[in-house]
Amino acid sequence: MAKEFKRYLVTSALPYANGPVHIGHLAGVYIPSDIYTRYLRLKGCDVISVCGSDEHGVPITIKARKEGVSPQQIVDRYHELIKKSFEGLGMSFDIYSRTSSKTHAETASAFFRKLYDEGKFIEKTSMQYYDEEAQTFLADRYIVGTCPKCGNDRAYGDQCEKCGSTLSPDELIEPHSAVSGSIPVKRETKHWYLPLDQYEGFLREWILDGHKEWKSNVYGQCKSWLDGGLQPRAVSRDLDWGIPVPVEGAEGKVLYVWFDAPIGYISATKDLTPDWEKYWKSEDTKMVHFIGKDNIVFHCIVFPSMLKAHGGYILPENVPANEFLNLEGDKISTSRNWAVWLHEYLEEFPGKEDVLRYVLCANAPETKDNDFTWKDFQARNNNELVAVLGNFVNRALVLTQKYYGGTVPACGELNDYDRETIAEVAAVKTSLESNIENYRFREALKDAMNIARIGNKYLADTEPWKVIKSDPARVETILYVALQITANTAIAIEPFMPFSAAKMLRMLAVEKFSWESLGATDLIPAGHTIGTPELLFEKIEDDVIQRQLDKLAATKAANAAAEASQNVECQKDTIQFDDFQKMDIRVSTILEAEKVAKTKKLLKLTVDTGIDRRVIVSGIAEHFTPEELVGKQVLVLVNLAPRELKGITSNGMILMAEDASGKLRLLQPDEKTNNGAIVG
Ligand code: B3M
Ligand code: ZN
Repeated sequence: MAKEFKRYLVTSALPYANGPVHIGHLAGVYIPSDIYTRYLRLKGCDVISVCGSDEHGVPITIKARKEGVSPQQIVDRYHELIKKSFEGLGMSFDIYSRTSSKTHAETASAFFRKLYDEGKFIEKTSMQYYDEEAQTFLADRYIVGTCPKCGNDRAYGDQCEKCGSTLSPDELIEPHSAVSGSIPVKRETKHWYLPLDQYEGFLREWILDGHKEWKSNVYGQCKSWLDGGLQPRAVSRDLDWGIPVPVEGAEGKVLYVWFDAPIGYISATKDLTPDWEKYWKSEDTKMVHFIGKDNIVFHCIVFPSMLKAHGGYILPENVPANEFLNLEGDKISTSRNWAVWLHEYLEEFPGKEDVLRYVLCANAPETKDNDFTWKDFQARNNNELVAVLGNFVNRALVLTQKYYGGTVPACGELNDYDRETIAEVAAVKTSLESNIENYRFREALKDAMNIARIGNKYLADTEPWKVIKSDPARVETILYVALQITANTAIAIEPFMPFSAAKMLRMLAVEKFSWESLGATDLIPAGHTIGTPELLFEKIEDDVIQRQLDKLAATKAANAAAEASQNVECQKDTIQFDDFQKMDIRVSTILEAEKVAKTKKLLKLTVDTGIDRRVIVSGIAEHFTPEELVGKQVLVLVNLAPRELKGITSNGMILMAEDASGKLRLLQPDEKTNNGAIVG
């Protein structure tokens, strides 16, 4: 029997205030969280939803260093941007707080101090990486190197963004400082550790025995962490940005960001309500953490161990973490600007907030990574929102305007088909509620949309626009039923698409419907006058999508150029002008080209150098086909000593450029030039 709860505490992962929010964050965390919270509110539950900016941690200090500003300036900028863009998308947190707040500093310090005073930490001195140039210890993202798990050469000291592995600096291969680039040394330093290994028994019982109902991706990750053996985890860092460790002799040390951030949920609740303890300390509260998969260990292993060590707090009832969303087949990346940024979307698609909410819910990576494409965004808008939901609502309202001046007609005798349709709509509620309550939001969205699909089919099958001539009384019943289905649609879509639900209420001229009334067929009484019908959604044309694809293509090109400039070979030893003078380079034309038998790389070229026609063998067969070379003008080093290659004498060398990706490029005169022209 499912436990009854008196209230709900919904937390959403605190976004780092070192950049904007993107669609991966929304699909992974914030849209599911908002659907769940809105649903509970609609049902009249006592629910609070807390979130806020995560303003400490090395990513912020690195960005501040890069920009030559203070970390506070970074977090102030992005806290405002994130908060405003969440509001723009209808994220209905009860509070959006921040971990640089005074309440948070007090709460996190007191939390640490209690564990310290009760001897819950291990105090340990160890050798840690230190950058002698920058004179700073290298914690977390201050140190980079090669990931031992996947070979990514830009892995961080705490995490590999490519494979998602949690790492420690000592695991990195060829570690170097992200601050100065230098090779770090080891230096002794003292930190406090939470002995996670001592909580293994509690965690096994609480999760593996007590929460078998958790999503398999979450349960599985917890199990592998526990089976892998938990180690004591440092909860302090040598940094000058963060919450100072509240212990004598801890100058220059701050709380580790993953110790302080989850406590941010508590401090946000304190700022929200004086009744905060009712939510955090009563077993009648159901706490649910909405996070992405890379935060599972912190929310299922570390934070619960902290709460257990502190005592007096409840533990999360569920942590329905989503997997990752990719973009056009590539991992979303803040550093590579490979993302659809929420604030840019809101600027470029005004009035289409619900389209993004809809698509990101319909495509949510609930059990496996998924992909966002602009083509799919356009297709779902045009084929589902416009063609089904929008079309049904518009026809029901416009026909009511047209035939009855906007007054809801009386319902006559229902026939079997009417009753069947009404029963089908009523049946949606059970499935819709079960799917939301079990965090299956993609399925729940399908249920909500199913009501519109049923309504659309009902109108298509009953064809009131045809029947109106022969049986006007029948049409009154049809439109009465269609309007009740419209009202049910407005209720069911509210958690997912609140802007459209509100617009539908305006068009129906109804203040609100209760969630409990979902499934009823007397929601809008005969005689009620509806408002003016408007289009709920509009088609998105190809050119709009193409603009977004062009934007991403430009980003890809910029990244490739940046990548190339990062991989430039260093300059060779200096030569004298006379050395250069010895080389005789001529503009030439390739007359013939063919593959050299039994080789993968070689082409045999016949070249007109202006001096003569000669054969040159070139290792470019993997970059160019013979066909595409014939007729091309190229630069040839003609006075290179002849060489024998696979029995062919090669006289000279075609000059090429190799870019960062290893692709070879021909060097050609910018316009047709006579063969033999001297290059100097
Ligand atoms: N700031 C977000 C992330 O890892 C992290 C969440 C904290 S929730 C307490 O992307
Ligand atoms: Zn990796």
